[in-house]
Amino acid sequence: MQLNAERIASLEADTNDRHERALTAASSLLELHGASAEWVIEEVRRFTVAAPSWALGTGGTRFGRFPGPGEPRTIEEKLDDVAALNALTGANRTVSLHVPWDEPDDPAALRQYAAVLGLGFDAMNSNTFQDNPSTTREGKITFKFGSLAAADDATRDAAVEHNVRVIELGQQLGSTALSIWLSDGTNHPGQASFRRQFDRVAESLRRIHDMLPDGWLLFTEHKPYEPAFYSTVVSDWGSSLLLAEAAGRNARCLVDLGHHLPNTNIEQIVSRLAMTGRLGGFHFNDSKYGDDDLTVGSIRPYELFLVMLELLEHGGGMMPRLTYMIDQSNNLKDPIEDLAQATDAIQHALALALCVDQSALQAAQEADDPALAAEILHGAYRADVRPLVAEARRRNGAAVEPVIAYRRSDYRAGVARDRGSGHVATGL
Ligand code: PSV
Ligand code: MN
Repeated sequence: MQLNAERIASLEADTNDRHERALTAASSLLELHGASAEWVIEEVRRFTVAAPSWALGTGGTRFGRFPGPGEPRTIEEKLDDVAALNALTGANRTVSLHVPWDEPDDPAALRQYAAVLGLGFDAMNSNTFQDNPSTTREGKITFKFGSLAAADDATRDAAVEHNVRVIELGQQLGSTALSIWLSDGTNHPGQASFRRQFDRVAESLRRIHDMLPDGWLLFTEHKPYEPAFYSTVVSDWGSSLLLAEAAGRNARCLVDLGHHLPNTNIEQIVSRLAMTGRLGGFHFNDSKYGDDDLTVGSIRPYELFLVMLELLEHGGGMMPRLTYMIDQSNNLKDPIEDLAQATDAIQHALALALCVDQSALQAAQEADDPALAAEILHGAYRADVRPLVAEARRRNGAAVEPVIAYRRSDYRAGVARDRGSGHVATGL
């Protein structure tokens, strides 16, 4: 069951005429307002965002989980699903693995398998927030009281070893980055010393950083709480920056859009980190209350647009070469549809941000003219760039309307027949 450009084109044969007309109308409207439709389309074409291996199955909460039909049973089947997703979007050319949720038996063979599907491997993610045989020396160690921050030397050593093993795996897969999100923290005031926990994480990250191969980056990802509910060691962007600086020159900060306390100005954090030269990567998702891992752009699309604007400023008008990943947990939708919608939302926000007249905006800012600045932002944000995003996909050999094409393809019914149903894919 494969999706490719040819198949998608035939599934969408009746879409072309409508698309062409919408594209002509949208392009001429944009040009009227001084934006270049061609530039927007080509920039969107260039953009790619990694699919998370842990979100190809239906997610769940501590209250339950309702797996969908034909969930992937192996890493290879997860790659098959990412290949289908990438065929639809043309913008998910890599996959980000989470170890040990996805532990390849034969990394060289898996790399080859991915290459045949046209996929590469993005940042590797290490998991020391759960106990499992490969990280805990066959059950002799527990991360219950922390991993890189643990008071116990052997526990910290085991957590460092796990990260080094993930780097080695990543090397064999062709990845060039390790992403570390730590759940370490405390649940009770007085349980541990903030300072000593922080120092131990800094020292552990330095040890991991020292093991990075040439050309590799180490990402630290902050999050204010959960599963630690009183304090988390890497709780905010300031702690993340301090730790990246302590770890070494190839350490960077990763911003997960859902890892901020309510009403935090995320776009300003992006700007600050970019200024320090330590902004490394993104986990895209959206949230209403906490780390909800909802579809990016589904709750706060204007915030996503403003984040994109900061990125474009950082990249001198183009998307900077950072590591972009989706990190969602979808409990209800078909995971491929959810990831296609996420990718579309990111492309859409990027296209809108590309429509902003940066020099006019800067002039309004320097002239202390907030009303004009707002006009410029809204002029771009209220544009209809959907046909341009669709055209970027079409030129990449992907679908004009990914979710519709996916449904027409009957991909899910096909994999459900092959894989069966009722089982749960590894991941969130
Ligand atoms: C933690 O909430 C997180 O955002 C980290 O990126 C993890 O690696 C991922 O979710 C999966 O648990
Ligand atoms: Mn994340």
